[in-house]
Amino acid sequence: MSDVKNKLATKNENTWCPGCTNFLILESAKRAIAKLIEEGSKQEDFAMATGIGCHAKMFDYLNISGIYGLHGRVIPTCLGMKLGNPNLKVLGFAGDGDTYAEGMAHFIHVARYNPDMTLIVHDNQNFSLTTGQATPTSQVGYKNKAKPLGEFNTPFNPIKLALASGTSFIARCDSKDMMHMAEILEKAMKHKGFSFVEIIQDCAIFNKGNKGKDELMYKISDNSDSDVARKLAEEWNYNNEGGKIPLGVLYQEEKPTLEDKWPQLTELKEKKVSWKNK
Ligand SMILES: Cc1ncc(C[n+]2csc(CCOP(=O)(O)OP(=O)(O)O)c2C)c(N)n1
Ligand code: SF4
Repeated sequence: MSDVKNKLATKNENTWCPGCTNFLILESAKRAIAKLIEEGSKQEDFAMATGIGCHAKMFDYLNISGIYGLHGRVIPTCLGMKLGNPNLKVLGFAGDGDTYAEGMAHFIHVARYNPDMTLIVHDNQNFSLTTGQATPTSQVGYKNKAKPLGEFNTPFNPIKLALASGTSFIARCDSKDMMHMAEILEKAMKHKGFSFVEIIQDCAIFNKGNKGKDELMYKISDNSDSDVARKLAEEWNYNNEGGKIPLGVLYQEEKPTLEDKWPQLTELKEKKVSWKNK
């Protein structure tokens, strides 16, 4: 594993804050990709897109091809890659600000399309790179430079929207549990269709008030019952007092992918070629 995993590293200087759990997300992604490579995939089969934010530096440190994208546009960038070459295993690394503010519409439509790709949202409940403004998942009362009196809007629940939009794989992880993240990312990448992994992340610098969730977290077995999934989604409201935070595969179903529904993409997949080599 370590030789394969080492090839997934770059020589770029790392500028994340010491103690940031982005380091663990990076390590878990490397482990999950290395596992798939050991099972027969090639490093060049993987491609990635990121937004702009602390999470986006994954692009600098993970040695796979791709596009350092635009803030809010991780999903359409990944979709473009899949349309160009449906054989690629495409990973999108996004922020909560990125995905649920500017990028919100894409999050709904990609669930309907169900392309065979994985979206990983580093949800630290703030816009970190731009110094801590509130995002749609920030807890009520979060004080920041832009809202010194505290956030007064109720946080939005991405798991509920993902379910309502028809996302075929929904999982949640704790950014401090690297082994569990690696296991879930592997399952997400092996899922045929759109997989969404929400990573609950502390930020060591901003939104310090979102700590204290550890005792609320617990792991579940993989679930494929939609009624159970809806109940699991209701257990936490993204404020940090009370509730329970289930971790693991919250919902999974098999249904036709974008590639199955689009004859030209099906043909490219069957022939294992891109448009360029058709
Ligand atoms: C189109 C566009 N809108 C806004 C910005 C400004 N911007 C850059 S990073 C960022 C915050 C990123 O927050 P998030 O997506 O939550 O990622 P994090 O830094 O927390 O990982 C914003 C608003 C931008 N660069 N481009
Ligand atoms: S600001 Fe927060 S999310 Fe960004 S690198 Fe530092 S600790 Fe990590």
